[in-house]
Amino acid sequence: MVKKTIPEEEYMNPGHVGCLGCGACNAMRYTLKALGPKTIVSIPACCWAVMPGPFPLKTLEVPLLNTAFETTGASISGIKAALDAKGITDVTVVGFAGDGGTADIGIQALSGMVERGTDVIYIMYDNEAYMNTGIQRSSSTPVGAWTTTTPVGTNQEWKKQPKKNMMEIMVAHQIPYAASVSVGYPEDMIKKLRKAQSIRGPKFIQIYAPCPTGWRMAPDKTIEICRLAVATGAYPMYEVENGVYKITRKPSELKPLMEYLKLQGRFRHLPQEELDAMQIETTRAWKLLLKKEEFTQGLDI
Ligand SMILES: Cc1ncc(C[n+]2csc(CCOP(=O)(O)OP(=O)(O)O)c2C)c(N)n1
Ligand code: SF4
Repeated sequence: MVKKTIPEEEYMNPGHVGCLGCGACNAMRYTLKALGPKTIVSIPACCWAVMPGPFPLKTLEVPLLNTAFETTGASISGIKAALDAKGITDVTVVGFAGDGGTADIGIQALSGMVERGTDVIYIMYDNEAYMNTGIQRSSSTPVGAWTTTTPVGTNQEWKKQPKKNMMEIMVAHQIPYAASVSVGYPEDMIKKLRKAQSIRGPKFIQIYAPCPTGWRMAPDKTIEICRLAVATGAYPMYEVENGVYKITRKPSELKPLMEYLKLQGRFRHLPQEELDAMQIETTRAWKLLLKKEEFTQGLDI
């Protein structure tokens, strides 16, 4: 008998108010499938603060705390401390924040939480901009992208800075476990979330979550874009356990980056020279990741 890797149980009800094709919706759905009903979720200001719907509606079948934009790391530290004080040890505490709430305004609370060694899972769902307030750029927005605060116009002011590498920032904290996952690969996502649940201490999961509204893409292309992100090396899937890297989906040869970019209106304006530079950088980053895996897998640590 083939063992089912995606649980049939649902802890997210139909009727959320997210946009059509929203990757962040699937991110929550699979997260709860992986972690089960004994989970408490803390959500700061972000699209997911709105998606469960207004009172008395509810989308999630687990306890949910809405917290201030910058406080996810601190709020889950507090929840965990309260559970510890009550002697409750079988509940998984999860912070579920956007990339703005993680890589920008929430990075201090996250850093403190990881440094203290708090036994929680911090999830950054990465839709690569501040979507809830109208598509403003974050430090996790990739270079070249249009957003409302990196408008293209005649001045060609697309995002000039590279995407902040949160995985590396977490590795620099000597976190026990960090992983990148994608809603386009639910089995891999569930496996890594369960692994995170089994490890004591802080864990960081970065979920690639396409946003049709902000990325100017067709809502029925979400999964195709997820797969192209991996196939082109634009968004690699890997995990780092106690400093040891493992790439969990490794294309034998990368597809041209353009195959990924051309499905998204946010990159439509880019001239050839910028596209060439982005291709070079993507290949370089991929080669570096391969080297990190090769080097650390060979270490006896
Ligand atoms: C201190 C503070 N500043 C600004 C806001 C306004 N605000 C609410 S949600 C949001 C954007 C959230 O972006 P992100 O964390 O990337 O999540 P997304 O909306 O993309 O899901 C902002 C700026 C706020 N709620 N609190
Ligand atoms: S704006 Fe983007 S992230 Fe927010 S609900 Fe819509 S598709 Fe999802």
